[in-house]
Amino acid sequence: MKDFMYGAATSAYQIEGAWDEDGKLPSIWDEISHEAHRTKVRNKHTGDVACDHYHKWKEDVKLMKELGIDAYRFSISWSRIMPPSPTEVNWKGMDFYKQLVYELKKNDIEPFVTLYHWDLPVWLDILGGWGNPNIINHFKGYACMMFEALPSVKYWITFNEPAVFVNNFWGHNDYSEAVRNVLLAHGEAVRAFRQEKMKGKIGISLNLIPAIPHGKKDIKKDKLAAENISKTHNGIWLDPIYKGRFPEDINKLIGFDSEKLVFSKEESKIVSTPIDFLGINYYTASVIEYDETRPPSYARGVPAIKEKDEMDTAIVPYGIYSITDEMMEKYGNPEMYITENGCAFTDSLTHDNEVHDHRRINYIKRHLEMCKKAVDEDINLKGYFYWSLMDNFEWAFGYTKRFGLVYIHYPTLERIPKDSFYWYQGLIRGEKMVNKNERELSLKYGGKPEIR
Ligand code: PNW
Repeated sequence: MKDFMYGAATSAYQIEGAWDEDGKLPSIWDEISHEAHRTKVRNKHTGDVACDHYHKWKEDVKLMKELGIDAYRFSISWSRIMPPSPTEVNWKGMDFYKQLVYELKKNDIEPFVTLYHWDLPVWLDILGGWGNPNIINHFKGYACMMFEALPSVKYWITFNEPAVFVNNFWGHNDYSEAVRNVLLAHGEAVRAFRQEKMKGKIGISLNLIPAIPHGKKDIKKDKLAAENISKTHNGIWLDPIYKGRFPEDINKLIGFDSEKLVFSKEESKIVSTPIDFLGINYYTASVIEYDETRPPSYARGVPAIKEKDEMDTAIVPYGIYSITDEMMEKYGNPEMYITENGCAFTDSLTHDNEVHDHRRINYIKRHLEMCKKAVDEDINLKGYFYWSLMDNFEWAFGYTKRFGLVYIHYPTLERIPKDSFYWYQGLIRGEKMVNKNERELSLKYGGKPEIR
């Protein structure tokens, strides 16, 4: 695919470790994993050390170079760089990201920087987190601090998957307040990005789940039910960002008896400040059937898809096409990147230190084929990031789930590229060769033929 970026993604808490080093303050994930009874994360795992990327970043950039990726998506740990005073910077923490970005650029790897991947500083959580409107200004200040500190970064992502951290009540205890405040914080950051005349692009990463009507009994009714699910999961974020308002019947669909999810005129302008691209984290699709016993959505999920990964996530490659197609139809074909797509399997090391993860290769291949279908149909999809570059801390599952192209041997922290790593490397090399040959060919034979 031409002008298409191949990448890999990670997030701060999941790989960095060094949880209290160089002045880093605790985030809610340090708190969740350290909680007294240690019941919240499987096997009492914590991100204290994780992949120790904070110390091994140079080795990791080398791996990325070997992999051949065009771009690398990572996130900033807010509590690593910002103490409770909005004007102060923890320079030691900031230097880590400055060095990382410098090293990536030096190796021709484009950084995609996510500002918020779920690890809220505890000092903000104490103030009410995403439930307190004051956080909008805090986030804006933090975003500006990062824009200024990393001026060579061309791609910024405000939030990773609000639908996950808001729905899980990570960093707040009021759903509708958190939805509004996250969207407003996003909009304010985008505005500030424009006001500061930053070069580069800014967007957001949403975990969109296409809702596919089952259509076995009554396709018309199933379509209605699927639309309801799509609104509560996808539209609740997409409509404010692209249209400045929530889906019309959202309050009813969520079950609020008053209009909790609304924006004033001014707020509507803020949340819909135009973005440059949309990041889509694609993992699965849902199949929906109408069910009259289930108001207000009248929807029921049908377990129609049997193929699953180790997270019990249904594998539906077609959905990566259908969701980008839906974006073209409903939201005017914005520039899009798949900022995450990946699977967990029980990978094991062979006696000669290899990982034969053929199911992962098959997974990536099928999803990329669907990306190609989208690109061939002029859907404005510009890149694909595999989740994840390396095995890491999978939130409540701790280290029990492996998503990486690179295997992490946790006792020694050794990095061992899996077969999928070499397969992805081959694919990227092949694409580069084809594109180069095509360019050479068009230079040779291009232009108007001479007519005598
Ligand atoms: C993502 N789903 O979340 C997160 O952004 C990552 O931090 C995480 O490690 C990764 O997935 C793997 O779980 C998901 O709806 C959100 O299927 C939603 C879904 C899957 C993953």
